[in-house]
Amino acid sequence: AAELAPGKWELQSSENFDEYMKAVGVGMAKRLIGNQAKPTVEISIVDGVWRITTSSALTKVEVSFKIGEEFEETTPDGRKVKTISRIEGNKLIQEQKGEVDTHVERQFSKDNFVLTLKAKDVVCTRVYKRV
Ligand code: DKA
Repeated sequence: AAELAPGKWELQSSENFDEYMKAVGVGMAKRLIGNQAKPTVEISIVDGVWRITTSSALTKVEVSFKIGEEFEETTPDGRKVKTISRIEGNKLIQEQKGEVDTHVERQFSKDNFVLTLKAKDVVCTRVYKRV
């Protein structure tokens, strides 16, 4: 995944994001914002430190982390979670522990990445294309 991930990406399509936000406890006002957001994601990896910046018109959230090391983050919708990351082939996989546990996967290819978000029994799929 590390060879394919760096660069700039923008949201192309999204399925079930509202249901996912409901499952993790996001309120209606923030869900409206989230459903309308067309985020841009920038990824860099320098000396083993991954940096992922997710920007939309109203929000900008940056996380940096090393594979295998737990870190605390505040998600774009405002939840505090403890996250640990691993690589499986072309996937960056993150397990987030919080009030509701979530599973976050980004599967990279040359032209796009597929973001899969899982919480409770809800699965959300979002496709980002390389800019
Ligand atoms: C993603 O990386 C999921 C997060 C998108 C956040 C959009 C803004 C949410 C504001 C409540 O695609």
